Amino acid sequence: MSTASPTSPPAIPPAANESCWCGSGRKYKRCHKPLEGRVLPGVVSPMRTVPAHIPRPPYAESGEVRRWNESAIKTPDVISRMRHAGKMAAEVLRLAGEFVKPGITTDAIDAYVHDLCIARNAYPSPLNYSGYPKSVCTSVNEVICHGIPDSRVLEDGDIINLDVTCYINGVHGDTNATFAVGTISEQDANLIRVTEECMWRGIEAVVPGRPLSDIGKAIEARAKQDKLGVVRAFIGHGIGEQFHTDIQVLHYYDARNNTVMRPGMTFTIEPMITLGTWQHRMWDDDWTAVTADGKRTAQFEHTVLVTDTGVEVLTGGTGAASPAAPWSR
Ligand code: EYF
Ligand code: CO
Ligand code: CO
Repeated sequence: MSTASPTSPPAIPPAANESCWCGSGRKYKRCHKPLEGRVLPGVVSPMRTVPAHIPRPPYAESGEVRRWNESAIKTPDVISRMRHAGKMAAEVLRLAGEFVKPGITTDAIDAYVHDLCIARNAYPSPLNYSGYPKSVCTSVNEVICHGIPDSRVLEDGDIINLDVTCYINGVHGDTNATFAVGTISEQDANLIRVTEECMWRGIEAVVPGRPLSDIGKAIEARAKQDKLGVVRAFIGHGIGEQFHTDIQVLHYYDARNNTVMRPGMTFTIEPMITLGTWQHRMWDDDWTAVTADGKRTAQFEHTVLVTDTGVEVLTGGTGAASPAAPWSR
């Protein structure tokens, strides 16, 4: 007879006031019941390799990210290369989204994205960025961002955000979208719809001469209409020859986010919207951010260029998971 405590829940859980199945001696309602339905970490497979002929960013070998001073205003040559990287990231994201279905693991999505990048002669930017172990972020249900692909199997009714960044010709293109796994609830479908709309409201607020805070103001106002939360801890960022540069794009209103948008600037807009609180917690892996209340969250992201008259979406257009604002399609 084994005396070890069980590590996984029984098929029929205890009543709320009964002792927890785990052997802690606490009531079930005060122990594992609050974790029911939550995403659990799975097994992470070994880091994938990138063939030697693929040009790689400076952090690829060591995992160490060393920032250098990169101009916020890009040259026509950098912009042209970023258009190419953005288009590629958009295509990889759309294909990865089409691959999503119940029964596959997030690790299988990682292998798929990794191979799609390599087939295009691109390096998957997340791989070994600050030591991140995978080629794509897969954030399921209450996971806000930076979910690490692992052995967890996607279930019918899950929602999943895929965050794809491609490094090609010396520049990065960064985009993400949230996808339904099989049939999802009307509440989750609305969360995904409104989050995509929040991103586009933010993109429409990109106007040369205006402060970056206009973007967060527009996003927050749209989220508020549906009483949804706006995550504050993770923000949009400048991008170019480096994955992340100094520009910070808040997704909520803060008058201090007062850098003026200038033609030639490139940055991401990537709001994370929740069904409940905006506050987050970190898993013990120190990568995975989840909502503090366990409620679901969605995210969309585009890389944008400030133009003389407005904005160009470098990861948008035909072939993108979110090709244009829903109201202009
Ligand atoms: C050191 C990482 C580092 N960080 C940002 C590294 O901008 C992004 N998505 O839109 C983005 C994507 C990735 C990323 C993938 C890996 N990292 C993650 C979490 C914590 C951290 O701290
Ligand atoms: Co991203
Ligand atoms: Co980003």
